[in-house]
Amino acid sequence: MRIDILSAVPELLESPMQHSIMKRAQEKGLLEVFVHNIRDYSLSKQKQIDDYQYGGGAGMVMMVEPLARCIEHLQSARTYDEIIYMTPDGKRLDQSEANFLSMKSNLMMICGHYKGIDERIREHFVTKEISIGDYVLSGGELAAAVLVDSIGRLIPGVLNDGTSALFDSFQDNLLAPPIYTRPADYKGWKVPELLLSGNTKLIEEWRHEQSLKRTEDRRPDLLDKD
Ligand code: 6GU
Repeated sequence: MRIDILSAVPELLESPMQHSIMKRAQEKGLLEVFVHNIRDYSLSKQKQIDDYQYGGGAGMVMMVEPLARCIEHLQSARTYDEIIYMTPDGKRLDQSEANFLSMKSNLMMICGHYKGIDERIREHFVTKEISIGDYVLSGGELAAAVLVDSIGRLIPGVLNDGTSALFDSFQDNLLAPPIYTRPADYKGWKVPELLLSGNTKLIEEWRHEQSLKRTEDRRPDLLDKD
């Protein structure tokens, strides 16, 4: 999969893409992430990318031209499955959206800043608008990093344990059960006996019960989903 991210602050995306799972996915050749500085596509001498909004009102708007030139430059080399605008008024990201996007080959993500981007970019290029939750961030970069991570880890071969993405919280609309590792007794805090028993069938049953209980307690809304 190839992901192109358009940003006015590309530095915000450097570290998240260069460590842990994103690093491994890229090293294995399963994922390529390219971050483009929108400022490089400004035609003005001062490299301007934002301006006051027509009709008045506080806050700057990202201009059509630099964004359109960057998008068209990328589109001249390949066809994008989706051109995603990261925005708090988009559809809220969930696991089924991440699953859907993880099966694509070429994704573009546009990060807004200031008040947002000129509406004409949304009308003429954007195919999907995604929010990562009901709160406002100062730009789309951190949201794009979240989206890339949620997608990248689903690409087959990215995680070491090929099955583990399937058992995550939300993959079955259930939260994950409690987990433990060594030592079995830390200052009297003991790991549930059953997990040390080696009885895989009983352990599976226990984990499922715990998942259900957690979901009922913490996120009953998930139990009513689809
Ligand atoms: Cl995608 N962008 C911004 N700026 N704020 C957000 C968001 C995105 N998702 C939630 N809040």
